[in-house]
Amino acid sequence: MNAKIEIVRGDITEMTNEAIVNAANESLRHGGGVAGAISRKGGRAIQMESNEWVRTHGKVQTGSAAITSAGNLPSKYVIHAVGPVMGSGDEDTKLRSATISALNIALDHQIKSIAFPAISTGIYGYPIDRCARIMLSTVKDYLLEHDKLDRVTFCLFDQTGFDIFTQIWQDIQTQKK
Ligand code: AR6
Repeated sequence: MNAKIEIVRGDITEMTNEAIVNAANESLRHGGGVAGAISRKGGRAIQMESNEWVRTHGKVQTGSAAITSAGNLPSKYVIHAVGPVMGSGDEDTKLRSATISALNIALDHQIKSIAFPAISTGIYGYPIDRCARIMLSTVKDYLLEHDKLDRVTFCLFDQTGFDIFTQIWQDIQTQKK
């Protein structure tokens, strides 16, 4: 695997990766959580391009993703991935699919570095340890099959999330040795 996986604690709107991932809803209406922060800090362009995307393509189905510019943010693109609402059924498959969709869009745009938040673990109520297992193993497997990405960052907002992702990443690496 050529690419580096890193886990950081911070605010995803400040990340300098070429693309940051938004934990979006199907309508790309960026209200609260990560989406609200991205939309507020990035400026109006992100919501406007999102509206245009939905007008053209329809809603972004759960488990898939869309791309816009990043407005005034340091990154170049925002990839809007729609994770599962806890209790909607088949959540793990949907989270895996949202993660892969974001990575596929990154490759389509020749993006070399991408930063993910812990998708679905806020307003959508998905447990963070389960999210860490799914997202980390999905990204690891993806990077073993695709060599065009240089860096995938997981950006956790709080210390607990950071500690859980760090621990589970260690577990995953140990298991596979
Ligand atoms: N940087 C990094 N992580 C953050 C930030 C930030 N600035 N802000 C929050 N988090 P959420 P969801 C963490 O609720 O559960 C929105 O309204 C947060 O602590 O943003 O997928 C959308 O429009 C949590 O661990 O996303 C949708 O309607 C994680 O990011 C809905 O919420 C995800 O929390 C999506 O809900």
